[in-house]
Amino acid sequence: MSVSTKSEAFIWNRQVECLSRDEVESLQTSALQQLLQRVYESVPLYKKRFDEAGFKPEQLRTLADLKNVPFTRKSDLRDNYPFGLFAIPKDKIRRLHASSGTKGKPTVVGYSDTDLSNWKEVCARSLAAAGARPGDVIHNAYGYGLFTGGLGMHYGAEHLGATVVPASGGRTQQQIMLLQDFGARVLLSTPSYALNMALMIEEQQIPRSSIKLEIGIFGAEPWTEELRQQIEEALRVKALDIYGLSEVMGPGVSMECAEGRQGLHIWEDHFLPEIIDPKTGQIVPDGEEGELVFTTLRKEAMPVVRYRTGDVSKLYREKCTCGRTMVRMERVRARLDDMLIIRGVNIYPSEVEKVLLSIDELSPHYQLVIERKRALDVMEVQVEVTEQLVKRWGHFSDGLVEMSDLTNKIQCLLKDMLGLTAEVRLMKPKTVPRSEGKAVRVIDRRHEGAESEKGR
Ligand code: DLL
Repeated sequence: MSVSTKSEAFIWNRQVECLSRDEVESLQTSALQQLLQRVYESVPLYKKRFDEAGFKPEQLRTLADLKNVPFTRKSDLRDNYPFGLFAIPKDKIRRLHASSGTKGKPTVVGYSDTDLSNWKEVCARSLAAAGARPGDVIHNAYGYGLFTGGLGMHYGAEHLGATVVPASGGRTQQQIMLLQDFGARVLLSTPSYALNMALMIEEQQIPRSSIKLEIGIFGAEPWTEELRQQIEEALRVKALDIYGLSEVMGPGVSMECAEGRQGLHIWEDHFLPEIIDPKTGQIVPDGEEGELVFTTLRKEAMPVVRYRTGDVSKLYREKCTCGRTMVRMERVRARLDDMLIIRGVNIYPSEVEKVLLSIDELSPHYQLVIERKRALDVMEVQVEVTEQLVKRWGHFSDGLVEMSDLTNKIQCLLKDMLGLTAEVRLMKPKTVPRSEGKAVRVIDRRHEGAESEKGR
């Protein structure tokens, strides 16, 4: 950890986080050369792929040569379940995590001692970038268990020198009591769970002065700028975005800084990002949207090479006001595989969220239910109206006329903004299932029988 003077922002590892571009690239090049050699020798899948592509690790001279290296995909992890992509002997694996995914077997990831130590370092960096400080009480409501959110952030927070409350997900009532009694300054959770907590605080008329929260570090699922505003208002915290995925490490791959709040700094000494056109696989220039691809530069147990995340983002290299030089990625707009095609119209759930959150009478609780009716795909947007609206009506069923106007308004906005014709069902407050971790936004019944719920 570096000691910062009064005029400088608090930066956990200034030496690394503020390296010049040349320094970053030289460090990445040598790490990448070693990595490619290592995976070629220790993981049969990489040897096979590199040989098929006619690529030899020693051919990588500069970072630009990475474009000649084959991609890795989630299906490679599934096909080599559970340990086929591990690069070190099994007795050197200190921990396993897994993410359940939407189909079949989970994807399994492993960590060596060094990996765990690097992971807590990038999580501590991320917490510090959000404004957390040694000595803070940090309430960690990411799920503990196979999901990387809980334990990943837990060790990062301890490494920072904070006091961690390992609350995990669920038992919201008790969590609120703990927030009051332990005086946490920082909340870690998914944005949907933060909203769930905020609404319970409001409903139970708990005085906000009894809760000391100032910062919320939210991630693990896509969320919009509109949702950020709602959470900030409801919970009265500064809300910041944290990104990561288990295949690459877990939380702490990138983090929005409190000073800039424009894009998330990727910890480039560990994770080398690229943005590609998902159709052609070609690298797109900085500032253009595409699929995010990562190569882990220092992972020992399960390194990944050009791993296609399926997440849609962009990279910016402009200087950030916080002083960190590490490249920033735009908040993940969506996952490519979350894209819904409804009668030829391509839409992401986050685009529907933007429209719904622009309407005052609606609460941010919604689900999209898709069914096939007489060979046609139909999407029903189920969204709760606000408590205030129902109070004004007296009773939910007394709002019939207004409900019909409101339904029309939502339908028109969805049509105008997204070109989508959708059915809309207004729901009573508290009838859309609440999230305890990652929210389930889409219920796709078109292929009933197959696993169809998106969201993990
Ligand atoms: O969600 C790791 C994590 C935990 C990140 C806690 C942040 C906080 P997985 O379960 O493997 O890992 O899911 C990874 O979640 O590919 C994205 O699609 C999505 N995701 C993660 N963070 C964000 C975010 C964890 N900030 C998948 N914004 C990723 C949007 C996110 N999507």
